Amino acid sequence: MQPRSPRAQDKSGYLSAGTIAAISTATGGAISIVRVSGPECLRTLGVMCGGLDKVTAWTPRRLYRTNLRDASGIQLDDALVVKFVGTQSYTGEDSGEIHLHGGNFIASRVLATLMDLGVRQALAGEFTFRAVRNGKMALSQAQATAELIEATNEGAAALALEKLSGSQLKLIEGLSEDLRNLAALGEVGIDFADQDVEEVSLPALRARTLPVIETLVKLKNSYSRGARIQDGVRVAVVGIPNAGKSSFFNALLGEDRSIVSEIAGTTRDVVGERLAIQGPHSSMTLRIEDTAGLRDSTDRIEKIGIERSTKAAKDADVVVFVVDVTQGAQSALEAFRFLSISPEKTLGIFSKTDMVSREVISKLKSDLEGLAVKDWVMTSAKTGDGIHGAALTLARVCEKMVERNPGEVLLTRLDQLAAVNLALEHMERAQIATEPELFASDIRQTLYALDPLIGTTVPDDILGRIFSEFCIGK
Ligand SMILES: Nc1nc2c(ncn2[C@@H]2O[C@H](COP(=O)(O)OP(=O)(O)OP(=O)(O)O)[C@@H](O)[C@H]2O)c(=O)[nH]1
Ligand SMILES: [Mg+2]
Repeated sequence: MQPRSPRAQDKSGYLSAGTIAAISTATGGAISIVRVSGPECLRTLGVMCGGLDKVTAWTPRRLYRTNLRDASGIQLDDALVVKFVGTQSYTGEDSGEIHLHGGNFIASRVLATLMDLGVRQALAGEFTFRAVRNGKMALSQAQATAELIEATNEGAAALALEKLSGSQLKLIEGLSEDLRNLAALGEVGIDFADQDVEEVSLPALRARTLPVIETLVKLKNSYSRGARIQDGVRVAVVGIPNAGKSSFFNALLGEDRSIVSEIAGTTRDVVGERLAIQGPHSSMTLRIEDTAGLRDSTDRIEKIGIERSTKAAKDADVVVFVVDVTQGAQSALEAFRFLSISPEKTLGIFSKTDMVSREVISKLKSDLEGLAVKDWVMTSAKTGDGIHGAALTLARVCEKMVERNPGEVLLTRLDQLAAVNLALEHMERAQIATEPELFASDIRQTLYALDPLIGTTVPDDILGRIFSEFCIGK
């Protein structure tokens, strides 16, 4: 994989045919793989591998050890080369992979030779773009390959692998089939499904939309969990100034990420970090944010910081509410009410427990009972006491946010959510249609709305935009 190139922005580039190549591996590895795909692939490999006859005679999908040469016959590497023919390949067209000794120098020379022979540098994700265009995979599966590459935890990897295997596609194709049948019924106005051909009334048609709507609503609701699995569970660390938020945040991360000082109001902006964490059943990624302390401030900058803290708490899946045990309950109560966060998504953290007796903490806990926060963990960032326990509790709370039923299809992308929302809008319109023809038209609109999830008829320029976010060589 190479960094995204500026040419990746060139949408029309995806539409130009021809043979493409790219270095598909990261620099610095033991081997480098150059990928080639397109109508001139085998001829080009022939020039570099000792003759077209030789390459033609190769069995597809088998590696052949080859003296790889440039156009003037100079040896480039002792390489392993494999060809894939036509529809039997990833891209759905003739393609090949050249496995080289690692190091960017050799790979770059091989790529340069390919360019000399008329091959062009592939755009980001262009191999996968071609796979979709050639009907080798659906758009959702192509996106799953990118998600698999970017997965940072086992849940995200499992989700991407399921999507790659077509679980989401199967569900959407099933929905599409139901919708096509519904549209046909509306268009014809009669129901052939029953033995006696009978007219289909609008109420009967509407009743048939309910299972489709139910599935769409489930998909819509799955997005927040899907996004959490993929991008991480959002955790905001909040509390009054000097509560020990940054100290707790740093202790959790195991590094000095956020500035800590005895001056109240040290953290001004949101400081975000990713943290891989093991829950009771699975690993997760947390997107954890340290925030500015909440208080009535006249300082313009601090006020902006506090607004950001409030927003972070509101947007967070889980709020870590830090309470300094050396302070009374009053300021904590005020801050909690100011945030108006739900106690269900709150984990309470008592900080600085090294500074007071257990009795003081018990009293504080009972004073805070009205907040209805279920879990309170005693910690000291100074001694490290309770930090491990707090991490375990946080992992347990966050794991609930990413729970899924076996085989349940989850949406993970905003564009997919937008497609499902649009489909639902059309379904709602179908519910109030006054004529079977209008009903059928709304159902057809629903079908079109869901198309981005299948991707067979997504216009090339939209496909190009989606693939420009992939890495080069994929
Ligand atoms: N004794 C002791 N001191 C702590 C502990 N945690 C934090 N402190 C001290 O409390 C002060 C404030 O800590 P911070 O972590 O900066 O607090 P904060 O909530 O991030 O503060 P702001 O960013 O100003 O809102 C610092 O002097 C820390 O050293 C602790 O567990 N025990
Ligand atoms: Mg701070």
